[in-house]
Formats: sequence, C-alpha cells, structure tokens
Amino acid sequence: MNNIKNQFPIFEKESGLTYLDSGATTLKPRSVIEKMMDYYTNYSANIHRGVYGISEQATTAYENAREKVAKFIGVEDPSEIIFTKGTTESINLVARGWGDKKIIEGDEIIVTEMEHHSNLVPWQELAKREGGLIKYIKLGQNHKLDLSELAGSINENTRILAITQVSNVLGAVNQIKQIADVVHDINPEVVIVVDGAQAVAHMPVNVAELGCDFYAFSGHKMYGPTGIGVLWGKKMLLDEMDPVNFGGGMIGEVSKLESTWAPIPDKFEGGTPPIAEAIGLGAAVDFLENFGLENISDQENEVAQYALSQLATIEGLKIFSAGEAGIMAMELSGVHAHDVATILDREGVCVRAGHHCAMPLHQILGAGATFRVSLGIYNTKEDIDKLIVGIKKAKDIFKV
Ligand code: 7TS
Repeated sequence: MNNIKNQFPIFEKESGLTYLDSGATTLKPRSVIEKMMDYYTNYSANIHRGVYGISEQATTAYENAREKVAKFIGVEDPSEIIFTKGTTESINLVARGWGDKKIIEGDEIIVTEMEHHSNLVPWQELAKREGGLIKYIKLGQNHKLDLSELAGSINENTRILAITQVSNVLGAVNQIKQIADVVHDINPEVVIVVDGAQAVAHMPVNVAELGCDFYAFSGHKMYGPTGIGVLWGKKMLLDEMDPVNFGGGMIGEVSKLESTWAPIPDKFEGGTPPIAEAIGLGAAVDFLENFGLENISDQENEVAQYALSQLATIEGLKIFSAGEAGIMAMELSGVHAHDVATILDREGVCVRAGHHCAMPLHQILGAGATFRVSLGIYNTKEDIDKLIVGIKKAKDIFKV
C-alpha cells in the first residue's frame, strides 16, 4: 500500500493534511471522483426510463453498481440491495417499512448502550408509534458487549435486535455471528438489524455468514460519495415490507384510487435515485477490493497499535478503546475535547470532538465529550507522531 496518498487528490492541495476522521467520512480516491465525472460528462441520462443509448448506459452502470455491492457483502441476489441515502435512511426504512407493519403493543426492541443515534432514535420512535418497549443491553467489562447480558434480555416478546457491528466511539467489534446464534437459540423469530457503517471499509463482511436479517451502511464512510447508502435485507423480509417513499419508479400499476408496488429493489427506490453516487459507490467497492479488506484491516491495526503505544505515554489521557477497527475515543484531563481538537487543527491534524452522536454511551463513559481518532487506508505512523505532538501542545497550552 505504498504511496496510497497519491490516489487521493486532496493530498495534492493539502500536503500537510493529517486526516484522522475517517469515521465521520473518508476522503475520496481519484477513481471514485473520475467515475462520477465520467457519468456527468458522458452519459448523464436518467435510468430505467429511456430506450435511447445513454439512458441504457446509465441504467447498466447503476445496476452494475448494485451487483458489485451485492458481491462485496456476500449477497447472491442483487435485488436484495436497496440503495438509500445512507445508514440513517436505511435503518429508518426498516423501522418504518418493517417495524410499523409488524410491531404491536408489548413487543420488545433490543438495542445496546453503544449505538449511534441513527440506530437508536428510529427504534425509539417506532416504539412510541406502535406501543413497543425499548430495552438496552448493558455494556460489560472494558465497555464490551456482555453475551450473558444479551442472552438475559431476549425473550418471547423480543421482535428486533438492533446492533452495531463496530462502535463509532469505542471501536469495539461485536461478533455478530456469535450474537445471532445466542439470540436465535432463545427466540428464532428475532429480526437482527446490523449497523455496518463503521465496519464495511475496515474488515471483510459477508452478511450470509453473519446470520443477520438486515444490514445497513453508508457509501461515504467507505471511500464512496455522500448521498448514497445501502440496505440489505433477506428477500422474504423485503417482500413483506411496505414501501415508505411513494411516487414514480416504485409502482406496479396505478389506477385513480389504488396502486400496486414494483418488485424489490424498485419498490423502495421511488423517484430518481442518486445515479452518479451509486456509480461512484461501485467504484469505491472496486477500490477497496483492489487492496483487499484483510490487508486494509492489517495495516490499520498496525497503525492503531502504534497509536495506542504512543498515546499511553501521555499522562492524563484516558482512552476508551482497545484500538479495534482503527477507532479510539479519548479524554485529556483538564482540557475540553473541543479545545484539543482545535489545537490539533492548527497542527493540520483533523479529529472529531463531541459526543459523536452517541450520547447515552458518553453518559455511561462519564464523559461529556471525547475526541476521536479514526483511521483510514491512507494513515501512517507519521500521522500518529503528528497527533502526539499536537496533544502534547494542548497539554503545554493548558498547563496540564
Ligand atoms: N451508524 C454508525 C455506527 C455511525 O458511525 C454513523 C455515522 C451512522 C450510523 C450514520 O451514518 P450516516 O452516513 O447515515 O450519517 N457516524 C459518524 C461519526 O462517527 N462521525 O460522524 C458521523
């Protein structure tokens, strides 16, 4: 992976940039940008409508992207891949389309204490609409998920388990296969919804092997464009789910008062979809597969372990992570996380500070705010050295 930065045009303009915020969004490689430019420059027609050449070309490129995404996460039938705006929209689609239809009063929806708001709030709202109950799996030692806690929270009323594969704060990797087995041993009917936003760009993912029912992720956190994401669901579940976005492109027949729906995936993709973005996402899949997810994971782990070893030398720094999946949130005693991030910015180091859309988790951590390092394919040990210099500057400035 030598000279990987050459593949990211942003480093040509910003040669001193140390980007440690890939958990928020990754930078974009040239191949993705060019693929989208190619669509806009050479065949920017709408899809699924025209019989003329450039429209057919656009349709083929859009559907090719769907096939690439399907293969990327181990799905055989591309019609199970629904393009959405991102993880948030994907989870909302399940909560509305499946949840509103299936959840009745007294049904239990299980979440964990480490969820991003996008995998909490849609379930809270579903529970309110339908009279369901939200139950939390408490975190155990080292803020890891405790399987006996999990088993204890599943019963005959459990309908949904909504769980992240990788925490965007702790970096903790949840063993979804093991979790799905535990859950289904107790109640085989539980629908498992996995938030894969922080996983897909950092480790190989095969949804068939995970044993889940739905899997959601965003293009922009995997070197693809913003405005595109994915919901994968088992065909049987998607077929019985209601669409939530009604209009052109998603219908079977429309009469004056009634309509029927197109088969999946079109049923869920009403209106003109993000065509360029889907095509760009296909290029992002190619980009990732070109390196291999195992290689990416190995490299990011090496940088993360180096980071942990260096960070451990700084007094007053509390790290809420074991460095898994390249994510490390931390707190510097006596300095607000936003102040640390501002001082790091002056050194050209980008990190995110705040609650990272995980307020319940921050309450449990006892931290109002943390600053977070999240790695990508372009990060090196030199980036970590700059981070360390920056944190030491913050300590000097605040005299802590
Ligand atoms: N789930 C997880 C685990 C996430 O980390 C995020 C975004 C989302 C869902 C939502 O993704 P979206 O693409 O729909 O916005 N997380 C972050 C983050 O950690 N910093 O900025 C965005």
